[in-house]
Amino acid sequence: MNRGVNETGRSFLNAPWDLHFSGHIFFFSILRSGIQAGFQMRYVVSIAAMLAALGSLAADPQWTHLSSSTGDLPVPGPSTEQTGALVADLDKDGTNDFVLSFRKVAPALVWYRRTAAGWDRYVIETNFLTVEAGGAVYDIDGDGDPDIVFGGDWQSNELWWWENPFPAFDASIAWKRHLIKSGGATQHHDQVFGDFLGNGKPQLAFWNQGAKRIFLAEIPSNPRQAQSWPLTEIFCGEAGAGQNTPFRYPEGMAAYDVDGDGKVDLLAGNLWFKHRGGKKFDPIQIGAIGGRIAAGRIKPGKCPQIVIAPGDGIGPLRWYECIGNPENSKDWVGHDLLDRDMIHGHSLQVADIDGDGKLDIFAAEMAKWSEKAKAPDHPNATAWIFYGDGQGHFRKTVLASGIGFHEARVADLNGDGRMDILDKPYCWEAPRIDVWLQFPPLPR
Ligand SMILES: [Ca+2]
Ligand SMILES: [Ca+2]
Ligand SMILES: [Ca+2]
Ligand SMILES: [Ca+2]
Repeated sequence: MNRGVNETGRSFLNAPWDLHFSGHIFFFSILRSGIQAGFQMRYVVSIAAMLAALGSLAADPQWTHLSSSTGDLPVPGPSTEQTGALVADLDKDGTNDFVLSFRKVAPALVWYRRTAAGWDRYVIETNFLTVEAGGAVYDIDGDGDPDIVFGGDWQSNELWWWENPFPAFDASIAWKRHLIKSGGATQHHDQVFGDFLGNGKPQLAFWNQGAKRIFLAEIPSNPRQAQSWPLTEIFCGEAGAGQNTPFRYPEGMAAYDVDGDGKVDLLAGNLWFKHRGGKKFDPIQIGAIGGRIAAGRIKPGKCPQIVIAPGDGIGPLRWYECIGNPENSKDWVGHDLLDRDMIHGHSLQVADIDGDGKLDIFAAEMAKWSEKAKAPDHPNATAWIFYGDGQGHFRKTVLASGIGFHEARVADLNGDGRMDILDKPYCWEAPRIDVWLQFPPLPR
C-alpha cells in the first residue's frame, strides 16, 4: 500500500487511514500557507470541510453477504413469488425478526426468528393466500406484542391481521388470522399505521388498487371479535400518474410529519395528505411519479425531505425538498439521485445506515418481474446506498449488482446496533432470501 503524501485520489479511496494522516498534514500546511498568504479564513475552513468529507470515506461500512442460496439462512418456502417483507421484534427479545409473504403456494406467511447466530423459520399462516406486497406492524389488540397486517393481491378483496401469540410460539402452529376488510375491490399493495385523524389511536391507511382508492381503517374496540373494521375513503385517483412514463399504477405509503406541525401525515404514491379536520384530507402532489415513498430529515429546514422511487415501473429516483409552502405542489423541488432512470425500483428506505447521525438512502431495482419468463428482465439490477452529509449531498455507492431486490428493508437484523439489509427477491431465483450484515471498517 502506498503511504506517500502524493497519492492519487484513488489511492485515498483505498487507504482511508493514510488519507486521515496525510489529510491532517495537508490541512496544517494549507492553514500555515493560508495565513502567510493572507487567505481568508473561510477558504481554509472550506478546505477543512472538504477533508472532513473525504475523511468520512474511512467510515464506510463493510458487509457480509448471507444467502439462502448458499445455506446461510433457511429457504423461505416453496413459493416462486415472494411478495412482502416486514421487520419487527415479534418475540420481544430485543432483536429484530422478520416476516415474508407469498402468493403462489402455501404457506402464505413465515417469520424468521433471530437466534444467537442465525435464524429459525416459523410459519405464521399455514394456508394458501394470495398475499400482496406491503404489510404493516402494530399492537392491534393492545396486549403488548406487535401484530401484523397484510392484504390480498389482484385475486383477493381481503385485508387481514394476524394476532401475535407471544409468548407461546410453536414453529408449526399458525397465528390466528382476522379480517379487516372483505368485499369491494381487489388488491391491497401497501399499508401504514399512523394517527392521521389525530384522535390518539393510530389508524391503518391502505391502498386498494382495484378501486384506485385509499381507505383509512379504524381499529375497532374489540379487534379480536370484529368481522371488519370501519373504513373511510380518503382519496380516489391515480396518484402515480407519471409525466413521460406509461405506468399509472398507484402504490407506496409512508407516515411522517410533512409540514412540521407536530402531527403525523400520510404519504402515498406521489402525494402527501393534509388533514383538514374530521375525516377530510387534501392530496398535495410532490413528485412526477409515484411508486415507493419515504421521508426523513436529509437536510435542515422547516419540512422533512421526501424520496420517491418508481416501484413497479421505470422513472426517476429523486429526493424532494420544500422551498416554500408544503401545501403548494410547485414548492417541492426534486433532485435526481441517478443519472439514469431507475428500473422497477421497488426497494426504498431512508435510514442512517452508517450510523454517523446523517440520513442515508437505500434504493434497489428488481432483476425479474415477468413470472413466466426464464431469463431476468433486468439482469444488471443494482442496489445503491447514497451516504448523506446532512446537508442534501449524497455519495453514491453500489452495494450489489446482478441481484434482484424487492421490498428490501434496512434494519438492525442481528442486534449489534448496526443497520443491515434484508432482501427478498420477488421471482428472481425465488425461493431465496439474502441478508447483508454490517460490520465496521477493517482495522489497517
Ligand atoms: Ca426478536
Ligand atoms: Ca398484540
Ligand atoms: Ca449516515
Ligand atoms: Ca446489525
